[in-house]
Amino acid sequence: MEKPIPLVIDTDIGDNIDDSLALAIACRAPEVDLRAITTVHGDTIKRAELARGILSLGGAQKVPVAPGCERPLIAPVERQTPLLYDVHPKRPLQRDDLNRDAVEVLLRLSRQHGRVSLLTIGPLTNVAVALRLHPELEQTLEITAMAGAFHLDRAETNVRLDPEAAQIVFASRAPVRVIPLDVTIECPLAMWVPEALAASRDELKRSLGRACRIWQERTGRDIVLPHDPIALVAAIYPELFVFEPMRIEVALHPDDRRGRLLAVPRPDSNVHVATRADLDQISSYILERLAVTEQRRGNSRCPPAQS
Ligand SMILES: [Ca+2]
Repeated sequence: MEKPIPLVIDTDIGDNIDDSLALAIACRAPEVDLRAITTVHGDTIKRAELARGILSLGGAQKVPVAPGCERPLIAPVERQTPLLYDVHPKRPLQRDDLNRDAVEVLLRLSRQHGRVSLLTIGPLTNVAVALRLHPELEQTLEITAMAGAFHLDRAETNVRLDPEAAQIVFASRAPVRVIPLDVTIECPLAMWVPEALAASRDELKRSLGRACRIWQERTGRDIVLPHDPIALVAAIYPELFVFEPMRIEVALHPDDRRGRLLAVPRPDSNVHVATRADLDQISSYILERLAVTEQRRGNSRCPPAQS
């Protein structure tokens, strides 16, 4: 068995259900050695309580949780209390959690391990602050970011909520893999998945299935797009994606283009954008992990079967 990947996940868990699904998969995936969860945007303590809820039900209670930046660098906070806070599984934070800070955790883990894989599935505020305060992190963080849209006529949420932070991260020298909305919207979860989760005997899956249905009711969405689980797959199995090196500029002016991206191919860029993906294999992996979570530990590291 290959060594599990030491991974930190930076999340705005609690608004879209996909963060919760990504965490649920990560905390039980044999390929992942989850080192910490950091939270970002709005009430990051409440978000950390939701992360604790997933970790607790997922058998990963020992994973540190660290609340991070509440406010974007310049933009206002769009939502303080997470949309699903009242219905999502949660646990009170421990004293250690409250004494931690997301940036400090990234720095400490980088110093301990030399290299840290960081999956960002929320606005990039924590990462931008970390890179600005501690530029040496450019040498130690390997970032996979669910962020941005290139061919859609809109700004993607994680960039739109803090465009200045995204610009700092994209302009840094840290290696960044970008999984944009253009790719993730092509891979919806099958319609039956929330019901199947809700009917599970596993408490984590059951509570996620319920939260999924309530999220659908509250947002009026009939399908669940697993943006963040897809980014998690990219952190584990980047070979399932086609990446192209690009230089990315973020529109920062306060007009209707704010948060939109301009990408120019550039062979020497440290930013690699996913332009295509093996959606069948990614979808199979996500379904498999959501369905077989009880038997997870001890499984070998096995990529989905090649087609
Ligand atoms: Ca998210």
